[in-house]
Amino acid sequence: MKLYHYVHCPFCIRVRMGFGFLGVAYESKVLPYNDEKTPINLTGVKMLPILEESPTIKLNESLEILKKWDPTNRLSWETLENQKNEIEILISKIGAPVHSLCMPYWVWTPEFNPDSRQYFQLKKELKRGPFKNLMLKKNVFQEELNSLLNTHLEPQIRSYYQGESLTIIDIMIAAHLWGMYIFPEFQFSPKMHSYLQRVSAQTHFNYHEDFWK
Ligand SMILES: N[C@@H](CCC(=O)N[C@@H](CS)C(=O)NCC(=O)O)C(=O)O
Repeated sequence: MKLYHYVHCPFCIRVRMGFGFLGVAYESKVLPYNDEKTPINLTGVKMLPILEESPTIKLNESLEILKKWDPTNRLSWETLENQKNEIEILISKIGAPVHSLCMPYWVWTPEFNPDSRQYFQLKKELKRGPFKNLMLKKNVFQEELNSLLNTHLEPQIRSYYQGESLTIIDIMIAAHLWGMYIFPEFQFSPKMHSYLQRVSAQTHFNYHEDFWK
């Protein structure tokens, strides 16, 4: 089975974390961000992650992929079903400042080359404005993120989100927050850091391991 993914992409990280936790083996294929042909040939759209299970079965929705590969419900999917709207809102609120802060740094990780960097930057700047301006506003985004973490997330964390065992919700949260580890001036609170490290240990997640193989 092949997993086509972008290393920085939170939706791709969900699948990597979930597969790590579930012990699902796969071949990792990191695609350059400007490769439109490969994903379009596989599924008809330029969107990753894509799991190619066989020449005829290809999935490209992170949660759908994980649910299919978790037939015994080890990720406690009911915890998400019971509060899907709230969690989706929380994830998209977290995603907004995280993406604005991390995008200008992601492009300098080994995942990108000059062509894919330019492609990514042009595409993302259409939506968010110049990366330069994102950096000028970095304190505003950091405050926005810290306030979300302090008021909406941290109070809900016991060992895991609202509980003592890892669920799909922890994977969704950790995947979206993980990028912040590459933002130089940001520091998670000790409680959030331990939580994220606990999720990473449980899911055998290693952010940049593909580059060191
Ligand atoms: N709903 C999808 C979302 C996946 C997604 O948004 N992927 C982004 C990367 S983070 C993508 O492939 N974007 C391609 C592009 O914008 O060129 C999922 O959960 O898997």
